[in-house]
Amino acid sequence: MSERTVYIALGSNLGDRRGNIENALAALAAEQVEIVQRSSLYETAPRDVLDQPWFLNMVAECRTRDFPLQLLARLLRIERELGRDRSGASIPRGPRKIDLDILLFGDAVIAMPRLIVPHPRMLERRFVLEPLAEIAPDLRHPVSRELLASALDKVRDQKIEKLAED
Ligand code: PH2
Ligand code: MG
Ligand code: MG
Repeated sequence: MSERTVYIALGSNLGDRRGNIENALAALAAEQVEIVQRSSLYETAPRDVLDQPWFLNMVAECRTRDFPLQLLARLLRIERELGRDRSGASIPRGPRKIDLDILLFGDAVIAMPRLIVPHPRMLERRFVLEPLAEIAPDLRHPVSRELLASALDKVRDQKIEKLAED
């Protein structure tokens, strides 16, 4: 398959959050997932499970020859290698060392039991939309065609803060 542009959301709220995110980016880059662009890091209030530490989140624009399920398997393996606990003891949408989610895979629309693209919750999440709009302000949702940057207006009440570059 030819190369496709994919947007990946990265998040961490356990351990060395920044280190976990940097390690995940390095692991991707070492495995033929080229990092084309990365957003700033954002400190973000937890969603869904509210009683958990704040997250660091960011979005990366990547180029890959992977098929969608190949990329998913790669992300899950990298999460595991970086110490992500997916045992029965872990809380769904709860604290994690690293989370790697496929947001967009080119313009593909995928609805499989294990993989839904575009990410089904991306339009409700400022911690996704804000870093995404930072690096790709003209991007549209492949289904609704809505400008993703406009979807941001509906989630401004969610607390997030862009971190200064260092
Ligand atoms: N991920 C979740 C649930 N809640 N909240 C924030 N702020 N950032 C996340 O990455 C996040 C979340 C499940 O993946
Ligand atoms: Mg997630
Ligand atoms: Mg995930």
